[in-house]
Amino acid sequence: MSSQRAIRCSLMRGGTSKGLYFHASDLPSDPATRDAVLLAAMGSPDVRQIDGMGGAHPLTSKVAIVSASDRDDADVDYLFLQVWPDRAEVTDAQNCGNLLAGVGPFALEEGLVTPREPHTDVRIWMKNTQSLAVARVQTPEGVVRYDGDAHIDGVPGTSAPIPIEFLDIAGSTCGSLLPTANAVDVIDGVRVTCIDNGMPVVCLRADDVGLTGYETPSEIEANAEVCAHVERIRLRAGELMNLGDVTSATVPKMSLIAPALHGGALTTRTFIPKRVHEAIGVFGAVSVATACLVPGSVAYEVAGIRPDEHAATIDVEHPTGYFSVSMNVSLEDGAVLVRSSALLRTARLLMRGEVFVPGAIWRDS
Ligand code: NQM
Repeated sequence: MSSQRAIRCSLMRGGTSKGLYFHASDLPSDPATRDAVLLAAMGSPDVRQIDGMGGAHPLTSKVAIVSASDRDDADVDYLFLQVWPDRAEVTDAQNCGNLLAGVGPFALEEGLVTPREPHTDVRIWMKNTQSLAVARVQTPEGVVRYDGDAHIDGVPGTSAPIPIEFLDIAGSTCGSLLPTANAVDVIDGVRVTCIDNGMPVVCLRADDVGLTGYETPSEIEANAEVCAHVERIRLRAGELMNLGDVTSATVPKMSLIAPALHGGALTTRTFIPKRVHEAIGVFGAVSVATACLVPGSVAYEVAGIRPDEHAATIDVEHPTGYFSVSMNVSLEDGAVLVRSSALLRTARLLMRGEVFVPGAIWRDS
């Protein structure tokens, strides 16, 4: 008998992230054993994740767990887990819209959803935020198509488009779109906008913390003073956003904003929250785009988008290009009501097989 245990899984690129996709039924049902299995599968804790599948960065140390849904309005359930590379921790406290892009193709490849011609709308219940997404996957002749003409910044080349729509993500983690009930709060002397349209995000002007906002992620990460200041603001913002003590949490994300350089609404550098994103997360971008439409917010001031443009495509610039979010909002009694958000991702199946973990971690009961 092998001293290792084999677990069926697929490795997929989802948007600008990469991770392991599992059937829920192939993992332990007990969360503690499941997390131990996933840490071993990824090779955590270790900055290089040398003894596992993880890519030594939060964006390549992710897991999607998928199962058929019991819900009438969904085809599959999706649970996202962030596996810390350098800490023995797995968290479900945030969603991931990038791995979400791979959930439709995975569900079709694995027979959880029946393909239609020429595309299949896969309805995905996102367990982390208890909200729904609809992802349109190209399925000509009933086969998932990965090649195509769609380009997303942060991924070389082009692939088949996977448009995704969200209807009900406002306040999905913090309870409301503006968790502090204000368009602007002042924390540590800095004006911030705390927002949750699918991801808790704090928007602040880069020049308020001594940056231009056009630095590279590694230049920002090398600036210990700025990182410490941003983290102090984050800890206080977490409390104000109903998230409690966020010292070891992956949310809220901190999005440093500055005027756009390339024709977008604004440019961003986003702490996720210790590393600075090479692009921007999906729900992170949706939350920043939404902030651009909230009168009086820090992002509204920088983006300069006016209220009559509320069915708008907002281009959120980031270090490797821009992220387009189609927003449909209305103003009711001065408050912003989000009707829907939509965006484009791509995904690709990279490997399908078995991942091996030491047998001592998960024994047959
Ligand atoms: O915001 C990074 C990513 C993410 C999460 C992060 C994401 C999202 O780029 O929906 O996609 O902010 O942790 O995958």
